[in-house]
Amino acid sequence: PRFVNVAIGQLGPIAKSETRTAVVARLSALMRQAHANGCDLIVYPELALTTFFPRWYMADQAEIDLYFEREMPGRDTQALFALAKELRIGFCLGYAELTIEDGIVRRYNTAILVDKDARIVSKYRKVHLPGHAEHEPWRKFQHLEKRYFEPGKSFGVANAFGGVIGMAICNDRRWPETYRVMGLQGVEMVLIGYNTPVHNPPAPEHDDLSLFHNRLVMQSGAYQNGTWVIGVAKGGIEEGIDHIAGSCIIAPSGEIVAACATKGDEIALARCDLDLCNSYKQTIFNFDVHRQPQAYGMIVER
Ligand code: CDT
Repeated sequence: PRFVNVAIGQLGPIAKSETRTAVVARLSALMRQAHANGCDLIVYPELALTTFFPRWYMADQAEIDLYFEREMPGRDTQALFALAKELRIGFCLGYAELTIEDGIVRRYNTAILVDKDARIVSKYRKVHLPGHAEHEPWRKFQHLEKRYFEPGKSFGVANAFGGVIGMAICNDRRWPETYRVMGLQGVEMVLIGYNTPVHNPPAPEHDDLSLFHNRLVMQSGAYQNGTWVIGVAKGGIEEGIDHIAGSCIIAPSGEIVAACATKGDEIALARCDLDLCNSYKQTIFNFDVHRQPQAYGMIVER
């Protein structure tokens, strides 16, 4: 067996007024709990340093940019890296990234994987940005990810924690291609943070199914690719809007082996044997033997 002891680092709501320092203190408290329980890795949600700001329309770029990190680690996040190094625990953290590429400012919805030496070993930029780009006043709240971020370009994997680790962010988890592109690279554990409002203004008839859909997509992604999936929420009522929690750890069988019980700051743990992926990858989902890519062309042609 190749065990990775993983902690979900679920967060409850982050108020708009909450400082980065206060949030990092919450993340650090969860990290200490994970370490006290023998964990190698703690996974935090999407945009884990601030409130979920795409719910508001903002026209002033300077105001928008207050939610972004220009450095990682930066002044406020340095303490989390220092604690990880002291405790020798890895982490996965979602944040809004502002970077300059060839003189052009780029903004991404990003997650990083940090090893036990507090080194960033991989970075992922969200590919599937949901919502809309313009103000839609009829909505009770906005979902302006298409306005505030550019899409990332690929789903990579990294050799880390003794296995092949990938990342995805929130809406990515609903798309089978997310898992399959990493499955084709031999992924053994996919780390997914999310912020999911219970209410989806364009389709309120889905609201009662939001926790079902959360499990449905992550459990099928795990099974169909023979991989562990770690799903981590920022849940609860944030700035008046209810978000699902439902954080869970899913085995390559598709079974949930650990789950949070609240909608607040909480860890949940599992001892994940990466070798449990093998029987799925070598039998029913042996891609080399059984896939029929010549029949799948339409997926990328349109
Ligand atoms: N953060 C994020 O991607 N949330 C979306 C909300 C639904 S689409 C407006 C999700 O897929 O959970």
